[in-house]
Formats: sequence, structure tokens, C-alpha cells
Amino acid sequence: MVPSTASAAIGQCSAGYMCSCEDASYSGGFVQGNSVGQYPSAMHDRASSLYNNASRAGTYYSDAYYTGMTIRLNSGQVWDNLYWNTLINDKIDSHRRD
Ligand SMILES: [Ca+2]
Repeated sequence: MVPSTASAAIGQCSAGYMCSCEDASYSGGFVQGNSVGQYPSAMHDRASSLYNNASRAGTYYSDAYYTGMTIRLNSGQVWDNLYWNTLINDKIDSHRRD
């Protein structure tokens, strides 16, 4: 059985880190870290799926350096598709673990 693109992509999020992906279902551009104050330009305002693979809860922010609107994810929580939420989809620009 060939792994799906989605599961292959979510697998790039290393244990112990919070991750963001550009498109739904963990494809496209990618950011990983536990204290990312500003996403690189290629991921600025583009995240559409999130995976908190860290050992604690964390927060994603609509603006750089942990400001603006927020989404909280518990440890291990995944958000496969943010498209339903037009307030935060393609808006995230920083994230930080607790
Ligand atoms: Ca996107």
C-alpha cells in the first residue's frame, strides 16, 4: 500500500514540535518549531492545516510575534482544514508552545 500524500506530509512534523502547512491536509509549504515569531515569507498568511506534535498545548496567532487572533491546539491535536474558518484561514503568522 502506498501512503497517501496527506499522511506522508503530516509525518514531516517531528515529534516535539508544532507545525503549520500551507494547504489543507498537510500539503504545500511547511513551518516547524516551538517558538516561531514570524513565518517565512513563503508561509506568511498561508497556513490552512495545523498539527501540534509537541508535548504541551500551544497557540497559533494571526500576526507576527504572538499577537492578533488565536487558535489553541492541545498536545497531539490536528486541524486538517481551516477553510471553514475564514477569520483564521490563510492568516496565521506566528506560533508558540506553552
Ligand atoms: Ca492556505
